[in-house]
Amino acid sequence: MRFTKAIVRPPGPSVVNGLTSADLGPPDYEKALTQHSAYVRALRECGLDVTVLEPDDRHPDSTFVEDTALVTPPVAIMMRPGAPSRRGETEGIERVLNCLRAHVERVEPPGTADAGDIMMVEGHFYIGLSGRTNQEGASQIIRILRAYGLTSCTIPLKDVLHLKSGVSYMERNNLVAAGEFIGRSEFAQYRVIRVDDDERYAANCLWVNGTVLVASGYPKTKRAIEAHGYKTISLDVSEFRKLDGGLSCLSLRFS
Ligand code: CIR
Repeated sequence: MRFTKAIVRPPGPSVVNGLTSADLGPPDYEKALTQHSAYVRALRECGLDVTVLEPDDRHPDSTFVEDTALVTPPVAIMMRPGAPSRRGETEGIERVLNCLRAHVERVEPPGTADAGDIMMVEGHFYIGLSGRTNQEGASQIIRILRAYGLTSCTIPLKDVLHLKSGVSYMERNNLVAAGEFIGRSEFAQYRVIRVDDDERYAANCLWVNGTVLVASGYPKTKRAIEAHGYKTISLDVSEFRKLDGGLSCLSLRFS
């Protein structure tokens, strides 16, 4: 599938208070802004029409727009973020998506879901059951997708925050996977590009129209992806890593 559009939201100064389990200290706001601009440039280089929203400083994690919605060709589904401090992030995104999709559905309480837990593979959706996405949230998403002719299944997570923290689909049947996702029976049909344990963070890479955005500083993973025939763009996302976020989390991509 080719993407044509992306939505991003630069961080506001409150990003220093974002949620994290990493022990890396708070991000540097100015540096985060610079890294975010380079990310937007890379998406544009990959041919995307990028909508840059105003920062939402009431929500420290609002730069991680990927978590707020799942956008498919027939329907957008607004998530109900698992972290209470992130619930208000969906409002502004829903306003934007209402102009782009005829159908916008919503995950309702007691369901919770972050779309960082949803990986699309050729019209099929893997939904991670995580600390953020509960079974009820996943079941609602599965029902909505089915109503629009789309298939999906759940995949329980052990160690990672979100499904896509550890696994990324590269199209052409290639999957970049780290840790708990290596050797998983659910992914047996894919060719797995393995990420070594010392480069785990690099498993969150992003395929955009044939080019793969990779976090800088993980040379083995970059080489492995290139060896499978992809052009890569390396981006420094150190400030987002401090908040457990990465390349996919920073945008919503769709056609
Ligand atoms: C959070 O804990 O929700 C944010 N600090 C990081 C979200 C990362 N998003 C993603 O992996 N899709």
